[in-house]
Amino acid sequence: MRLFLVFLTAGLFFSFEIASANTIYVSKSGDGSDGVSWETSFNTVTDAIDSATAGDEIWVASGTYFERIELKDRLSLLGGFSGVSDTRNPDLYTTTLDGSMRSGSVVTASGVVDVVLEAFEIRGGNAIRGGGLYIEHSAVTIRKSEINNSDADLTGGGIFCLESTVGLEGSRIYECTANSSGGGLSIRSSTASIRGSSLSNNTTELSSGGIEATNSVIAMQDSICTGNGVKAKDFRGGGFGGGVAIGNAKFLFVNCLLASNFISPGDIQTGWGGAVYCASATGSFEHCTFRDNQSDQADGLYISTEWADGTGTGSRIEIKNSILWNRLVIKNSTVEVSYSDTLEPIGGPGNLSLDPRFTEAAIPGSPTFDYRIKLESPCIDAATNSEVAADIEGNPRPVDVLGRGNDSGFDMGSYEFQLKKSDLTRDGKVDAEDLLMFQEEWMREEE
Ligand SMILES: [Ca+2]
Ligand SMILES: [Ca+2]
Repeated sequence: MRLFLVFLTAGLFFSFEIASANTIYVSKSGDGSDGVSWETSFNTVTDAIDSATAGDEIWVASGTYFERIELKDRLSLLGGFSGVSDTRNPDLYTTTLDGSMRSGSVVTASGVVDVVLEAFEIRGGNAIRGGGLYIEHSAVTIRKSEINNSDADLTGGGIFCLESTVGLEGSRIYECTANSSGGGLSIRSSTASIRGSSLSNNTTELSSGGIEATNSVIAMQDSICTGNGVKAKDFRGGGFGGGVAIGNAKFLFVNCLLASNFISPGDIQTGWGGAVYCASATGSFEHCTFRDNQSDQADGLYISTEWADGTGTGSRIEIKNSILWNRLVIKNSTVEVSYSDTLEPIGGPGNLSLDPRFTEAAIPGSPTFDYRIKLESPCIDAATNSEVAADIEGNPRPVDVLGRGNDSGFDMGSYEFQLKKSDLTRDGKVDAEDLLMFQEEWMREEE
């Protein structure tokens, strides 16, 4: 009897799920009548959201939609469709939400959970907080999307997040601005998980050009934070955290590149933490690379007590298996550095202070450089064992180069040095020795 009830309940639940999940179509070319097919698709995302119920998917064809939208519970919004069929290829078919016709956030999520935004470009927002997206009391996942050219009068040029959970996967936030903080992303009393994403060329006038995290938890992996900065205009006490500012917060950065972030001080100003400013923060940087960040007080990391409201206690930070080729300044805080290569020598197990030998080749179309390490790098096989099984680009870790470093095979920094297939001796070079080994193997096969 009990078994029967379980089956009955499961069956009912299943049929309910099927009945409730509809696909609603949006395109420029539909007749706008009911949204049940591409032919009869709605012409605006707003019309689709109005007719949607929890569990529905909204499929949006390529094109630029000059709209501001408000999300509903348990909706998935998917862009990147051709619109004449169900063919989907976001690289080919760009679906853009452009808020530039009116002021306000382009996307608002308030009190909603289980919301997914995938393969959208969001741009042209302008709001007090959250030019691109304003998220409060919600749980939102953003995948394979781009947020750009959006502004906030106060904080969160790209995204502002209050008492929420936000996931950012395979996405880019760039060229957004905020007058105060969080040019790209601002999270307050929230949890953010960022993977395979980049924040670049976002700016503010006071702090945290790229990311601001206050009273929050932030985890960032396999991601890039480059070219963000504080362009201080008038005297407001100086600038904090060109790339990232973390206050009263917990954090974990793994396989992250923080490069070319900056604080450009005005006449009488000072900048604290070109890459990262931490206050009353607890967390670690593992397999991270810091390089070419700029500010007059600690161009790399400024680790301290005091947050913007003047309150705070000392930070507790761990830096492990990383390359910190910028300055580190520690105020009233505990910082443990191990198996890392630092610009200024720091005591601790496995630490080095030797030129990391980045390739630093120019990347076409990018303002930053290539921060992979050369074969000559002392960072090869010099890190300690970690559970990070791939590098920032998804290449395998560890790769043990013969005769180098320690037994772990793990490299310091965000990029693991990769061997070429033809490097049969696994020493990092392809030369006559490899050819010899190849010949020997061949002859043995012939025998
Ligand atoms: Ca290695
Ligand atoms: Ca070789």
